[in-house]
Amino acid sequence: MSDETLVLSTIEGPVAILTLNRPQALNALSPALIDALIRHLEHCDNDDTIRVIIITGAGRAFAAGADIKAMADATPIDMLTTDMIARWARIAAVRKPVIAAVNGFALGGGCELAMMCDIILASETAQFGQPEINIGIIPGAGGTQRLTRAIGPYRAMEMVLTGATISAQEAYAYGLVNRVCPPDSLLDEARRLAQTIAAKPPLAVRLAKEAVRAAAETTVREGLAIELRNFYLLFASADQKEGMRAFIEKRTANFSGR
Ligand code: DAK
Repeated sequence: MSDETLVLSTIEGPVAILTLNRPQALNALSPALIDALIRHLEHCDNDDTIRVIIITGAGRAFAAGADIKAMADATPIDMLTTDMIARWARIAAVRKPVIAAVNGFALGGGCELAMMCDIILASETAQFGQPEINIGIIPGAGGTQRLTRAIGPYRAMEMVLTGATISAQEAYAYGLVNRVCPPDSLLDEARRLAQTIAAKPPLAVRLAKEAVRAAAETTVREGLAIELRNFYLLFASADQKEGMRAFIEKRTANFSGR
């Protein structure tokens, strides 16, 4: 499969749908697939007409992890010098909201990819897990950290130590996913949610995402400082003036993104 088709991109107005497209390998995240995903994400992040990004997978997997066949013979120096860490960090650094529409297996790096997104919708057929322990490694793209913050230390410890997968319903009960949808309506549900967010003032969306992210990644004191800075900053935006004026004048706001 050529690099151009490893990730398919569909633009629906302000929503970009990126589909991981290596179904014969359960969308295993090879370096080429990760590079393609980053290219698309960077394009979407820099294109003002796109407001929300959805990531999903073709076939029966969201992603079954990093490509084990590509990693099997790697040395520690290979892992260090192939820029793998910087690549994955780029995914987590997207400024626009990213929705994971998890259609099947989200294992290892696939689960970590979902957790780098801002909202996770799961098909009833989805399965989540960090099975790295079964192949002699541990999660390396946030699985010990983001999973622990999402579902708590005891459940995360059990998943990471046993490698056991959990169902979409269990993931929902644990607080790892926002909701569970029938397989046929997963993408439509993601679209609906994306369109709702896309209609909001984009600067406020961007600064809100940054502030909520800070809650998981910094101390409360730093997070509160980021929240306040972003709150003040929005009073410099045309959309704050327009949003408040529209409320007072009892009309729909017309946001410009400025
Ligand atoms: N890598 C490569 N190929 C994979 C794959 C993977 N992760 N998962 C599945 N495949 C391939 C299979 O080899 C098979 O290929 P062929 O044999 O047909 O050529 C094809 O996909 C279909 O898979 P199965 O035949 O195994 O299908 P089943 O339904 O029987 O089983 C399964 C589905 C998902 C239970 C099974 O495929 C499975 O256990 N897959 C591996 C899951 C796994 O262990 N994932 C974790 C990988 S380690 C880092 C960034 C990321 C990472 C680490 C560091 N840094 C930034 C530092 C991530 C690490 C990982 O994800």
